[in-house]
Amino acid sequence: PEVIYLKDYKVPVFLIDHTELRFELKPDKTLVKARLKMRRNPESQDVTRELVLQGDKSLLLCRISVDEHVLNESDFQRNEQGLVVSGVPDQFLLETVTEIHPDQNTALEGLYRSDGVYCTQCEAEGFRRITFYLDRPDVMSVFSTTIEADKDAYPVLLSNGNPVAEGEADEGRHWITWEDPHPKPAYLFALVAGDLKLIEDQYQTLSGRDVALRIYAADKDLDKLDYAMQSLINAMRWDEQVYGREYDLDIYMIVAVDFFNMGAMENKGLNVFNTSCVLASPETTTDLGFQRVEGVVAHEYFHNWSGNRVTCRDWFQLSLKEGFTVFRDAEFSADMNSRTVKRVEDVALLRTAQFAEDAGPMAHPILPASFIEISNFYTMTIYEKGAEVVRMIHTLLGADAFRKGSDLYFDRHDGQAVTTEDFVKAMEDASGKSLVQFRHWYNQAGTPVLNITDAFDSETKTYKLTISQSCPATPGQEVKQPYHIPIAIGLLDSQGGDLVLPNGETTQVLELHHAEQTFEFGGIHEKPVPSLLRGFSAPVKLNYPYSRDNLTFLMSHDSDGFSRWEAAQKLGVDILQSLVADLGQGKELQLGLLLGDAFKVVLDNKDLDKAMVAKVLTLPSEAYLSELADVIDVDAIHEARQFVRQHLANQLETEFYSTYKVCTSTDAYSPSADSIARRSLRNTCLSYLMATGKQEYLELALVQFHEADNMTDSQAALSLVVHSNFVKAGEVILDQFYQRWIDQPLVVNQWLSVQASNPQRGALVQVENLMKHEAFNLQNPNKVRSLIASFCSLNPVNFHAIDGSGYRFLAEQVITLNSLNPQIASRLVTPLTRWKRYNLDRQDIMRKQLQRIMDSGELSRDVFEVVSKSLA
Ligand code: HT7
Ligand code: ZN
Repeated sequence: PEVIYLKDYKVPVFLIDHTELRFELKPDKTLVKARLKMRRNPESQDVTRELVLQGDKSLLLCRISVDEHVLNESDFQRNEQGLVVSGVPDQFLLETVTEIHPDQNTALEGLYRSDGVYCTQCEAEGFRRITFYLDRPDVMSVFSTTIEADKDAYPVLLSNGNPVAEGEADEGRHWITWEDPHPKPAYLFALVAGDLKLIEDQYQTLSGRDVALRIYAADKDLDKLDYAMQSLINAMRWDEQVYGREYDLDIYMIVAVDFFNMGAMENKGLNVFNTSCVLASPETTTDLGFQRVEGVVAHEYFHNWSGNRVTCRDWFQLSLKEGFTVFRDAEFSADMNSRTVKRVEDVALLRTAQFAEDAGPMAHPILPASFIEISNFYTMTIYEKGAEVVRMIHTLLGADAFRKGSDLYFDRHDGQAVTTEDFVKAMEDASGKSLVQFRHWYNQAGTPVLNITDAFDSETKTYKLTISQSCPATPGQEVKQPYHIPIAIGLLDSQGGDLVLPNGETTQVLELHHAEQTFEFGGIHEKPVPSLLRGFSAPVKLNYPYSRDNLTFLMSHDSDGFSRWEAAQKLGVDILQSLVADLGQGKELQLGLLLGDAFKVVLDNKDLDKAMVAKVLTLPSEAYLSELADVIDVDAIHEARQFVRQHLANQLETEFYSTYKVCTSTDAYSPSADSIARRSLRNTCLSYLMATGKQEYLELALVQFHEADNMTDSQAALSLVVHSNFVKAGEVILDQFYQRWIDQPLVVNQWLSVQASNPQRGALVQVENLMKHEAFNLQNPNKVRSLIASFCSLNPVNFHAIDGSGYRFLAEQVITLNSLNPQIASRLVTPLTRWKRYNLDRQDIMRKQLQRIMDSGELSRDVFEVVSKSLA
């Protein structure tokens, strides 16, 4: 397959001023009639008279005309990429009639059917599966869309913008025309047709305009839309207050569909959502689910400015909209809930999934230089690291200058398709701060490593921090230039108080520019304990020789909540890593009281946010420990972590039990930060109590399971029992759970996931059986994620079974999915791509399975790119 390079970007030769579409939806086929008003782009140097349109192989071209002159076969050529029309004038009307087959579309790109509902997914390059078009984000057009369909089966017909006309047609059919006044690229086009119900609300913008808010779903899900609606209203208000951004159409619609490759899509005025990111009710949705709904609804709404009004020039610029929008949604969630908890969760995700990506064969800068298949670049790097890079700009500029920069960016580029360079330039111009060196964050891949040492001179009363930076080689980038890195620090005296730093505050941002730099602090009377990288001010790995005493000290005294959690993580990592090493040397595991004592101090501190207590008490995950390891020893990491959990459970049994009781409440469910915090701590305590292996705590978990009035508590109990040695009890409640929720697909997905992530032996057989279960459907991405992806990424001991059964299983699924749904297939491969991180035995069997996929026949571009880069 062809490799596409950023350096080859050229402005489009032709533009489309107006796009008129007519969809005739019929049971056996859909006809797409397109009328495109086209003209030569005055900015293009290319004088060709050939018009090159993108169009998928599956499109059946029925008719094509230029200025009402029907073309015959000699006037145009079909090829793999689309259509080449020769001899076009400088301005013309291109008309096409195309036949497509949404029913056969299992890739879920373009127009497809989700449980009987027609819907579209056009980002990144799905529009070319609908009709022949200039399917690139820098071609922006005004759209007018007419949909005609059977009235009984598809009473609701939606597209972007406002409805302007409707009517009845023959044979029980009806039609409606939508017009979107805002020019947009084809990737933001959307169509929905189905038997949907809606909830409706009204929003008045700051300038007094009324906006109708509508959320559509299947009738049975209508009772689960209120939280999404409230989140949308909160997001609209927040974007006005924090960014000065108002909504710009009369209607904002969200539609929930069950078959969807990602979380949601920000189509102009008509967002399409995976049900998992919009439906929420206390009985069926966990706290995590509620927070996901809030975050994703806001994310898609924020795209209306950061993505739609100002869009990307080309797909290399993807992080322009995604990094910025993730930063915006993270800040929104932080403002709606607990800021520290949100930061801890985001950093934990970044450090496991994104750091691993940065260290693997698919590592790429947030502004990639090339790709084979753009769908492979909707990555943790583009989204999460992209957001961290925007956050660093915010940190370096300060909130006020950042806001000026964002105002300038939106004003300067409203209605344009631009680049990350335009974003950085606006930030520079508005603030006067040079971001020249900072730009390396955009074009260098890999996670920088900071090594920090310090020295205290009691005579001169100076304290010095020496910071050196390096960045490991990544594919195609051997040598890296030093980054401009904001490092927020504090210094603690021996009483745990913050010292006042040269900026007059207790936290100061040091700006690292060089490979090595020393920062001096005067007037210091005793050697302080440094609190480094407060709030995780840069996406880096940081080494400083903290003693365990330093870490317990920071755990209880650091004034920065994030750093208290970080100290606990570092302490946990230090202990777990030495136990993993002991296991490697065949030593018996031993653990003193230090960690438990530190945990006890935290548990006893009634002033702390319960959610943060729960976070601190949660040991570093197996995924994080794996990411940190030179060679990942899956079994030793699991065993060491289980050992420490059990040890802590025994040491602090009384405290865990009493905290569990304190956190038990009879109040009705609420997704408020306080209630979430209480449940989170209670379930953390329950998990430790279960780790004692005592029957009485099984009873406690079972009572919780049966009496819970919300999914958070019932699911937590379910997974603790199923993952414990109480096998029979687990089987019984799994069955009860399924029978109770058989009609709720999203809950059944959790049921699948609990079983897939069961670390007990035999999970693979269970997963294979579940693939034959009525609840499973390989064509539904949510099912694939819940069962197959959960097994491969949340169940390391079983997936990495030394007999290679997990790897074989995954390869088989990827081979099958490659032809059904390439995007899902290529995402699923990820755990195998990390083969170089394991010992030689595992490397060998993992690589063989990658090779097996490679040799399995005609691969999609998606799977080919990931597998070939992994084998290189
Ligand atoms: N911008 C949206 C991207 C998206 C997507 C990309 C590829 C294939 C399917 C997809 N569904 C949605 C999502 C977002 O970041 O808001
Ligand atoms: Zn997005």
